[in-house]
Amino acid sequence: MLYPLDNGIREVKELSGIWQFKADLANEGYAQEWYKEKLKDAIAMPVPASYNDITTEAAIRDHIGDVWYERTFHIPSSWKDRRIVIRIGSATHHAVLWINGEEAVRHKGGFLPFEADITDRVWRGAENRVTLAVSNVLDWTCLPSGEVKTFDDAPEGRYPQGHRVQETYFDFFNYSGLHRPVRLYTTPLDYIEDMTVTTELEGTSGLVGYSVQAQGNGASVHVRLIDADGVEVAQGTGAAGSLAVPEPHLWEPGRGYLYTFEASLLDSEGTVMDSYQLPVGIRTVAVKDNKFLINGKPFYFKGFGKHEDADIRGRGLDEALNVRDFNLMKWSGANSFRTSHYPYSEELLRLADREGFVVIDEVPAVGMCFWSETNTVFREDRVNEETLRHHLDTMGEMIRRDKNHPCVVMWSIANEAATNEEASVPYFTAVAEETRRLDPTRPITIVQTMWPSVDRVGGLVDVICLNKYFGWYSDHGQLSVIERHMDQELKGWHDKYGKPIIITEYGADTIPGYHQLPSVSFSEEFQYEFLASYHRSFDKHPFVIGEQVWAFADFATKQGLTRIVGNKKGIFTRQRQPKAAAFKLRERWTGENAKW
Ligand code: BDP
Repeated sequence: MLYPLDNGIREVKELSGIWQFKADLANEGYAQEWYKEKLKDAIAMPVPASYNDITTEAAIRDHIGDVWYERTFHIPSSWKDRRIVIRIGSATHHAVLWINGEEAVRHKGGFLPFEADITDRVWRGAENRVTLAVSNVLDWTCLPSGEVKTFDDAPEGRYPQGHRVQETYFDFFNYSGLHRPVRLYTTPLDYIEDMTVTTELEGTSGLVGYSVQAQGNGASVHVRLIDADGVEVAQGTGAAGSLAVPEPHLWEPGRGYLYTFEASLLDSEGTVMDSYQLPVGIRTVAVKDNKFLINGKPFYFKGFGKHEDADIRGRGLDEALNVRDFNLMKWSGANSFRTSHYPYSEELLRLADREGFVVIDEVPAVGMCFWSETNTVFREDRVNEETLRHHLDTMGEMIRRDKNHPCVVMWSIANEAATNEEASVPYFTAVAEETRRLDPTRPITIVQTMWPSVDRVGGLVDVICLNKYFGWYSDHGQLSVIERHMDQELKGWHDKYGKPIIITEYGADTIPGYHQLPSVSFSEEFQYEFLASYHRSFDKHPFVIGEQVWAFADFATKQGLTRIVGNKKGIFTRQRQPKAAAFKLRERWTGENAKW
């Protein structure tokens, strides 16, 4: 699925801004056909943004069910011979979209785009209306999974009538709404539908393999590769092929050199009917001999697990925040991050391409674990065949969206699943096989919370990724046990699978401004001593190929006894200012004694 692009042929119209909004508190919108005419009693709501923190109403913030968005837009009469598409960057987690009261598309999954060809549904030279019903309900068939619990059978009077709770088995707040831009874009009636670019190195040449899918009556495809100075370095014809680039500028960590791959669809006279320009980085990735190789060189992942999260706008796209985050990551010496626990916006990945950040791209499979031998997750009434089907579909959507990003070097097919359960084996075998079938060029991982002695799926992946909280969720506050526990854990995984390991989470909640010497948990002093204990262990094991601290910044969570106004494991505050540990990390990752 191509990112909407403005060029000499295609046009994009942004529908970001203030929309009409109504939370369907009494669950009556579908029955009353709210999509048929303009929403009544609507309030102003910005798009993109989560709706939860915009108003002052707990009933809206904590609403479980549908909310309705609506706005009008004009289609210029000049768009008469155009194909017109509406594209929703994401709608969390289910959406139905109507144009002028007619259903145009529906979608399940809160973190990936969907679109509808609305050429025949819109009035040109006139006002049109788009309505969306967006539901935040999560059940076991969703990614992430959840379940809504009702308390109707509780003894009378104990709960208000109809009291419901959305259970989620992850800590981040279940932000909802239209988190990413909504856009209209045009293409010609004969158009380029998709393209896939892969790159290889052969001696001193770069090879850019490509395939272009077109719809309609295009007679031929012409492609060009243009360097960052605008100079054409290769060209070819045909819908699939390979372009050789002698002595290419490589896309490298910290140096996101991008070429532009331009494909044009020509008619039989050679006139350009459609064209599309894709940023392309020439680079290779491989896992070999316990190393992660980028362009044949061993790469050590330094960085963070992140969230799309901020005050007020929740998970809504904020390009100022994204650029600030990248500047903070560069300052700290980070070279990579994981899109924990869902695919991030395309805008963010495009920025990572350009800035040379290395990304582990994660599907929203989080919360599939109860850390119990008896309370299992992979079973008929929880994570089941239907969940698997959705998981496979979501992998497909994510890979189709992100396959051309040089920054994406590995797919994460789940975070912290109950991989000790026997039924998790056929499940993840299916997901791993589908992922490799869809993209044979990138390694895959499952981010693990399990212990090596009980895990059953490590054999399916290329890199073992571990989230470990010794000294926090176990032996809380006991810094002296961390190094030893981590050593044993690392050795256990490596002895069992012989694969390289990235520690994708380790961290301690830290309240900015709390100081204590000697340190105690939650103080700023504790956070770095805690991380340093882990680092002593990592540095002993050559098969450890990366460390990503949990988390980049503090973030909003559901309410809970261990979450005091959110998860405070950030190295930066939610407002993106450093805690003391940030300076220590910067020293480790960039200082005189940094080993990288
Ligand atoms: C891990 C999860 C992450 C949590 C973290 C924590 O992967 O989403 O925020 O623990 O507890 O289990 O801070």
